[in-house]
Amino acid sequence: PSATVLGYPRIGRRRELKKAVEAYWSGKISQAELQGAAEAIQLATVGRLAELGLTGPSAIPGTFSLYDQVLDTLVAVGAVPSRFGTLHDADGRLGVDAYFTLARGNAEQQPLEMTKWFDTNYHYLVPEIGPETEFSLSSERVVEEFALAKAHGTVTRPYLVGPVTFLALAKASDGAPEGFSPLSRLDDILPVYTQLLEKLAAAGAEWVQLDEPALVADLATPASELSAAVGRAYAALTAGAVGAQRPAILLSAPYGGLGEQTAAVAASGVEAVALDLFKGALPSDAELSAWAAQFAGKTVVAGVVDGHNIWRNDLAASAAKLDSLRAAGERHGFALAVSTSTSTFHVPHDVDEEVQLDAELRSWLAFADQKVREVATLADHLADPASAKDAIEEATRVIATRAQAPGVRRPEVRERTSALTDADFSRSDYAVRTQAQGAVLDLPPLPTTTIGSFPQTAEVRGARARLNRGAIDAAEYEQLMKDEIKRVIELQEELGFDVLVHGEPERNDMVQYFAEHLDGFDVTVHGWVQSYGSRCTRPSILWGDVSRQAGPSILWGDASSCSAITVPWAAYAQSLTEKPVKGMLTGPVTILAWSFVRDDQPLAETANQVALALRDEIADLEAAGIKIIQVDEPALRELLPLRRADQAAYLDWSVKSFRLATAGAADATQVHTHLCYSEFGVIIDAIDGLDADVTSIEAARSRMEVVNDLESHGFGRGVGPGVYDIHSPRVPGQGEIEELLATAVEHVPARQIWVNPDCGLKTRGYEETEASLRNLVEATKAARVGLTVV
Ligand code: THG
Ligand code: ZN
Repeated sequence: PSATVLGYPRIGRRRELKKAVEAYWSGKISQAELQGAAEAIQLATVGRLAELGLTGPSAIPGTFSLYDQVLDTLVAVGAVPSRFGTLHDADGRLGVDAYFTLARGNAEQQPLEMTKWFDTNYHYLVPEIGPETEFSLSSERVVEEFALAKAHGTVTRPYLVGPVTFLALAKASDGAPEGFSPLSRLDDILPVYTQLLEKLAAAGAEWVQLDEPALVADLATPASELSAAVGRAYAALTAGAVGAQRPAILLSAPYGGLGEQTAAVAASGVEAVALDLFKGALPSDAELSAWAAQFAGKTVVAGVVDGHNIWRNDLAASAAKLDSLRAAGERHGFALAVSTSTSTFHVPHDVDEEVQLDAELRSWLAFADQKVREVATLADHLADPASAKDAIEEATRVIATRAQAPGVRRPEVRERTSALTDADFSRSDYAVRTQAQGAVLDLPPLPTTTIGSFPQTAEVRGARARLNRGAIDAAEYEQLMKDEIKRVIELQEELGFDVLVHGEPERNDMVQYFAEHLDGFDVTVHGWVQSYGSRCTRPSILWGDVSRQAGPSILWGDASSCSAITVPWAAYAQSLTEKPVKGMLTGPVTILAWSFVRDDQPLAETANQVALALRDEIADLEAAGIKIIQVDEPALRELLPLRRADQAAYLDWSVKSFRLATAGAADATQVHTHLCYSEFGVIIDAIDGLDADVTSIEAARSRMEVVNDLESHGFGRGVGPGVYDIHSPRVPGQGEIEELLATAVEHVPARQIWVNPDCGLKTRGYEETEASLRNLVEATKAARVGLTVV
């Protein structure tokens, strides 16, 4: 392949896949109709990619998936965890329903766990592998998808997660002995891959893409073990003759540099290697020769166009990288092809859909379709520099105008960040703060609260849709939201909560809401990207210097004279009750993590700008009488770099940006934060470093494991481990919550414990929410009896 991409969005330009899959789950369409919708998306993708310039042999990747690429590979090799019993049919096949059972669980079994795919916002399903796992070829979907495109005239390049990455990302099954490593099953899984490669070759596949991103990350598996696994795996997979027994193999290594795995990959017998030359640096001229010699005889697929962010590529810089690679290739005997650095499924389909965006901003952007064209242009450059000259110069010109455009660099924002001193990042000692807060708040032991959102009813969503359509005006919308806030406050009063929330009915998404109220951001209409399964988000675009919008708030018309984002809602809620209402903000790191962030300055600088805007908001919340302010950082763990060597620098700036946002709060203002997703052990120092007065943490799914981490690390401030799992409609019993609280107070002093559910009430209905919260409050009352709080 001379021009290719490592993958393409599969959700569909109008989220056709999401709609079809969800319709199938709810029984509205048949399996045949689902299959028809899936085939239509696949064929549309093939047609589109060819139209955009991927016309070479096997240039189009077969990266469609009904739900998740790791799950696709799992069913292909038949690795169903034994806890699911028999999901195979009589012919030894795993069909569509078995596939969705693994993804979504059933009455007896939890679904496979979901976790983040490298440093992206995509979540994959985690295989569970033990000594008992049986591997057998159980789904030929990848062959069928190939055959479909071929029948329509295109030889695509089928995709599988490679065996090393598949096992390296797996967790040990429940029944596995202590210390068991899934990678120890490598030799057992390889024959199934070999069999599948044979089937693909027989169907006419010339190339297959085996994705091995595990090689760019520092995972639990030691680097030397990974290298050895690469050697063993690819010796086995390349043993057969190309054409007769297998397709040629493209090993892809997206999301970073191969680092010390370079030698193992280069020594493997694969025909082509796709390198991320956007994140992973191209070796210096001095090192290039030695590096290039390793790839002699292969094709190097140079990932010079970022697949993961949305900025127009600096084609001149990419062309220069390609020129030096080509020269090295000619000296050392490797061929060169051009690609994106990663799959483009991390970005939306097409910038041209966003007609509402300012034309100049649009010219700075490249979504998946634009990236395909960039790759094609760069391949043209390699073939004949004159043919690509105009396009390359155009990119250079646009990037230069972006640097100069109004709003990209605003002196008043930059003066504030450059004037920061250490004092701006610190509050008084915690002892001083607790005393001041105690005097104001007067909370009982084991105070109860919720994380922030309450169920978003059809009425609330409908009101927002009507506002956007112009069917109701801002005043009417505001009244509907106030009605909802009043209901939520009254419910919490009735249930007996100590610290109330307003319920966030006005927020579509906890990041997009802020993006819509800050300068420096824009939002998209069709820019959906898959988060997991059928679920998508629409990341905002952070393109300029960030501050709160100047002038009166667009909220609540003239009633407010400041540029507040959240103050009117919080103040209204507080006016309805004597109990403290928490002000609710999303923290700087999470705002960055869940947006597409400018690439023209360090993330730390951008994070500080966002932090200062939040700091201003906190000051206004305090002025409006809000005594507790929660700044959520659920994504703190998410941006952690893949290489250990880079992690300390990240944790330093990310923690600082949170502190900058919150350190302006008065001693008497209680600052809370909330963090999601497990593996707190890794970042517990950072959590401590946030210096929040109270930290609530997702914990119910791990049965409070986090309290062990807190105990062994030592944690002196308030902490609220989630006592029930929001992700399921099940109502937890009072006794169950009492047990969890008992566990918590065994490990952490009772005076530090807060009682709250996990996050995400927004996605639940009122019926189960009310029942669950009632049990939470009753369990807390029971737990307080006889409790000595010192
Ligand atoms: N907001 C944003 N990014 C996120 C999350 C978020 N990334 C990580 C995490 N949360 C991902 N989790 C989810 C959970 C639910 C949904 C998406 C991501 C979801 N999406 C709706 C859907 O696809 O139907 C669409 C939501 C909408 O209409 O806005 O349910 O919370 N930015
Ligand atoms: Zn959470």
